[in-house]
Amino acid sequence: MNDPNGPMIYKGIYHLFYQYNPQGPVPGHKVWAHSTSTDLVNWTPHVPAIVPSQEYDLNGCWSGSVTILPGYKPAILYTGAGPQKKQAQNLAAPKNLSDPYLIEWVKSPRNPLMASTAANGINASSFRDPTTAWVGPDGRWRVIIGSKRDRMGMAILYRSRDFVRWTKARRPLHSADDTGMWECPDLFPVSARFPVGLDSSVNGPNVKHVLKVSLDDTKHEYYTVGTYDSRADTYVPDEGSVDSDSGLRYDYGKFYGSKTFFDSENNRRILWGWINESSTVDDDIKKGWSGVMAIPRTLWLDKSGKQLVQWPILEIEKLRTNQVDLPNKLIEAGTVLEVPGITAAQADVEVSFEVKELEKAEALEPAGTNPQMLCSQKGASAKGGVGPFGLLVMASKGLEEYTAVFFRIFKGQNKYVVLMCSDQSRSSLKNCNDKTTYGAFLDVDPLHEKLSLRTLIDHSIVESFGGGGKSCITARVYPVLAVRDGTHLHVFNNGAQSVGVPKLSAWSMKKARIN
Ligand code: DQQ
Repeated sequence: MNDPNGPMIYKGIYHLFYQYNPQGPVPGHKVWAHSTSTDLVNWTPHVPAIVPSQEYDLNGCWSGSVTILPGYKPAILYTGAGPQKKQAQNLAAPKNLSDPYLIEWVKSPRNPLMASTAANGINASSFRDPTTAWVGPDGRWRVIIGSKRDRMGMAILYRSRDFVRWTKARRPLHSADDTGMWECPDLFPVSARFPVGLDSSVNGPNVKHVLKVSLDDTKHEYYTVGTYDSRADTYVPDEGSVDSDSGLRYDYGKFYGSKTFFDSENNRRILWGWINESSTVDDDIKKGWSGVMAIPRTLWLDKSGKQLVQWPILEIEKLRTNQVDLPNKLIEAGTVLEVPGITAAQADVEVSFEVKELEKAEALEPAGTNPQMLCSQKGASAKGGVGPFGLLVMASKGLEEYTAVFFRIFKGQNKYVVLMCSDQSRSSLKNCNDKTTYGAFLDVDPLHEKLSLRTLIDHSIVESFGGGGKSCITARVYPVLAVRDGTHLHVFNNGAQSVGVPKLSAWSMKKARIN
């Protein structure tokens, strides 16, 4: 599987469609696979909702989104890959609205609805992934589609009165130089006052917008927080909120092709993202699958208004069992402490660290502005001043294998800088996997706030949330010793300064029902 497609809640049932190759765990012709759930945790698979059948989608039914139209009618807009991978946007609607699972979908006889022509100048091989549509003040629908012109990435805007006849706007909604193809764009409103979700067409005072793009060149996603003027149809990122490289990411590890939807029954916006493998194709074929969805996350605008906060959906907590609490502890420099009594290969861990003394913090070199590079240079085994401290997850008994998720505090120009890392370099005795280390800065003041970390561990998947979800890092690991009951969990401190652990709770996680 790859990208999540068309997530929605409809009559109390969550739907997730996703890019899927029925022929095997390798890239290939894509269909829209379909699953439903009532709790976002346990899933029931259905037959694929859309499969290639027409000339315009013969080479694959690629990514897209659902919009709920007036009359409570869901509609899919998706990209069809036609001859020579020529891309165009198509509509599909449920055959039978009284079927609660919406199993059958019918393609519109008017397809394709948005296509490249000699007149509109659209690059036919770079025109894909329509968003959920929204309504502007003039009552017309709007949708954006990822594209590029030379190296300029862009979100092409279309408008429609009836959802069938679409007219391309003269200007893209947004574009940025030298970013390459924008895949899977997503534009949505966020409340500047409350940590709740908003329906896609909401705008006005105290509403900001987020534009996210998935960059094909780097396979990283970036988002900006900004203002969407629905009369002029312009999106302007806030000052300091930048497209591309030094910008903000939902996740600083593996996370791509993501998409949000508004959960109208619970007033929250939920983010779905795809985590691909870090293993060889041979290993994927051996195990018979590749690619997973990350645990869905609720997301909202941080109090600062400058970034998003993400947190695993609350429902995931119903898988928790056998809670283990570590009593308030001081972890001396150089300590590794096991957290006993949980199934460490499938666990949920919440821990907070308290640093009273920052004297020993290492100085941050002016060149040290790339967090991933800093984390790679100073992995968990590199002794530091304040930190590295954090968790060793998916660890083997003798620590021959472990994945380290940790913090390190630096003295910056005029403030302390917190670095969050996920270090996979020792994750497996096997050498053929991608063990890249990931890193992010965390916007927390370590002088006045505790540093919290939550990590969800599921065999090969490690999803970490720092500072209550201000920075997130997802990693894939393939240990050979630290498997099932041979897996352990530790807290560690490899700095020169002791750190307090006022709270650590860990849970074994029950199995969910998945496809
Ligand atoms: N994957 C889809 C495309 C999209 C890309 C095809 C992103 O529609 O641009 O499976 O992962």
